[in-house]
Amino acid sequence: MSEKKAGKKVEHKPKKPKAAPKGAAKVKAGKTAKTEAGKTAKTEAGKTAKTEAGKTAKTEAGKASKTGKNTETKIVKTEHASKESAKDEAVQAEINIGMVGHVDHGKTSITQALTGKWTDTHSEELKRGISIRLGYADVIFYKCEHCKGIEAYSTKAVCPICGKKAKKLRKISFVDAPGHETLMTTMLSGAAIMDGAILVIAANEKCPQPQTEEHLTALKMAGIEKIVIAQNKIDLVEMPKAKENMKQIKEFLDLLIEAVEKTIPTPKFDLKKPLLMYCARSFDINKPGSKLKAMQGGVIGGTIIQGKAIIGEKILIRPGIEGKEISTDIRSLSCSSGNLKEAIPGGLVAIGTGLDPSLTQNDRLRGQVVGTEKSLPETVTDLNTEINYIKRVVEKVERKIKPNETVVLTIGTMAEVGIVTSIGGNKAKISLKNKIVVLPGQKIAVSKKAEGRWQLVAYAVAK
Ligand SMILES: Nc1nc2c(ncn2[C@@H]2O[C@H](COP(=O)(O)OP(=O)(O)OP(=O)(O)O)[C@@H](O)[C@H]2O)c(=O)[nH]1
Ligand SMILES: [Mg+2]
Ligand SMILES: [Zn+2]
Repeated sequence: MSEKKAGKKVEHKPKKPKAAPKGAAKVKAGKTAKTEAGKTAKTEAGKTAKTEAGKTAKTEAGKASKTGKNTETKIVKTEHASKESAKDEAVQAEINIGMVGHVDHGKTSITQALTGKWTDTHSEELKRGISIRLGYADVIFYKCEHCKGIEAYSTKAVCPICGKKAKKLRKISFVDAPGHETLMTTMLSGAAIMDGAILVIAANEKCPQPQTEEHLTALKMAGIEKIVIAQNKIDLVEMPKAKENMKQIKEFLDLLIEAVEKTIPTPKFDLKKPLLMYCARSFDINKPGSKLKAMQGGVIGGTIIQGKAIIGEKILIRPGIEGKEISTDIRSLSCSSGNLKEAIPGGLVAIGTGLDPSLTQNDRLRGQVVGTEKSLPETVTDLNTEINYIKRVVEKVERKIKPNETVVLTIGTMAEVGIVTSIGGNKAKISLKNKIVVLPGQKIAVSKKAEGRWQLVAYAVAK
């Protein structure tokens, strides 16, 4: 744990599995299940993972143990994006790929295997051994033109197989979502900034587990079409069990995708329109005790969903704080590898503003929408919505929402509590305590409390 805190990259070498099926971690073309939602890949964390593009990335970084039981640790130098900043000009990631799935199935481990970064950094996460917040890590995928098959893919600029220079494919921002059932609304906010996703499913548990289904439903609701299924932890089961699990995964996918396809259409945002950005986090980048003169303005991190961000431009942040919208200007733009001249949709970016950093510290602006007078709709507190219930495969909870029921709405990256003030058929009026920004046609995730936790039951569209 101390290594993690020191910010070093740690490799926990996976122990040689006793009965690991030979070559099971390799992705074999033709043996993977193809679904409408994407492709299925078998992985063992730290070995291979198929990406949305259908390409395989190999990494040397192994999986990490949150329990600290693994003793075989060594410090490795990974070709992590931030190391590039010194030599290369900053490159914005092209795409955000979500890491989703049931609790403990290995999302953070695979994120680390691919990027070299362990995204669980908060003390509560380390204490409880689960992800609580959204984690972020960037990586560049490379392909060696001298090597064949999956071996050609890596996250190294120099091919680890033949030692020759590899070709840069693209830079990716991973968004690692928490899988715990009580953190569904966090995952839903994350889904708003994902372009594609890896659904991680552990082979040593029956499929589907509740969050396997809920997360996949959330992805489809957010309009995410490109999904790769990664069957993980295959070192823990014998081959026949791994195959049985794969069968369950296929059946589950067919069932759920059919249900989702029938109920959830895909949203589209126009990229030629003026700037809109979902804020996923915000920070104060000043060191404690910084001199006033040297202080830098508040920073907002997120993903642009429409238009461009350009230094010097005026921006508005809605709904703002305490009911008041915030107006500022763009002072700087950056991504994980350094400064940018302008920022576009794709990958995670950060906007340095002229705001008092106390407004942006500790994710205070998470959930806000950044835009301009032209792009941002007025805020609202009362919504007339059309409710679309989502069919479930595993859990048969009562999905219908009732008058006076409390619901949690996830609108983009914002989660807000609302009360159902009236409902008739599929029309519901929902009243919120705080103002929100709803984009035209935007799908609002509706969660209600069932069995002691917030469960995704429907999506609403404001009329
Ligand atoms: N044997 C084995 N253990 C694994 C594998 N992948 C992950 N683990 C272990 O499973 C545990 C959970 O892994 P995480 O990566 O934290 O799982 P997660 O899906 O991110 O969990 P949440 O974010 O809390 O939902 C850790 O102890 C990992 O070391 C694998 O392929 N094989
Ligand atoms: Mg995790
Ligand atoms: Zn090579």
